[in-house]
Amino acid sequence: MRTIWLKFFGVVVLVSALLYGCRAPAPPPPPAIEVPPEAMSAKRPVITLKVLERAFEPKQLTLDAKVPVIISVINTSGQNHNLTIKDPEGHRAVDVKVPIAQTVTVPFVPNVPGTYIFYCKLTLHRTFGEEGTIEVR
Ligand SMILES: [Cu+2]
Repeated sequence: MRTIWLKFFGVVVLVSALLYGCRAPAPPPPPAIEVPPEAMSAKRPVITLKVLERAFEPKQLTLDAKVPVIISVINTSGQNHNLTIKDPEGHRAVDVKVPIAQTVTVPFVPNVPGTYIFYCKLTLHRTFGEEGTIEVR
């Protein structure tokens, strides 16, 4: 009886390993979103930022200083998140909750040129990869 269970367990482990190993490889990360100046003239452009299980996508954005945008934060993961943006001097420019399966729209004006950082401030989320940068020119 014990050997039957051992064989059964072995088959389960083997099938699991095969299924896991046959998954399609992860696609390459998308390029950083560039917002062309002409798109800025009419109205606020919408920048889409996805929150995945352990990452933001894209991880890098480029914006123009003093040009207002709307950041549309889409939570596609199975847990709550947050979007915090700090300007080059470390001042908090954005701090919003991004609940499970919801999209939050955030008005944002990068007032000074430089490198902004963005991340999820929930415990350990940033450590696991939920962070990125915004280059403001
Ligand atoms: Cu998070």
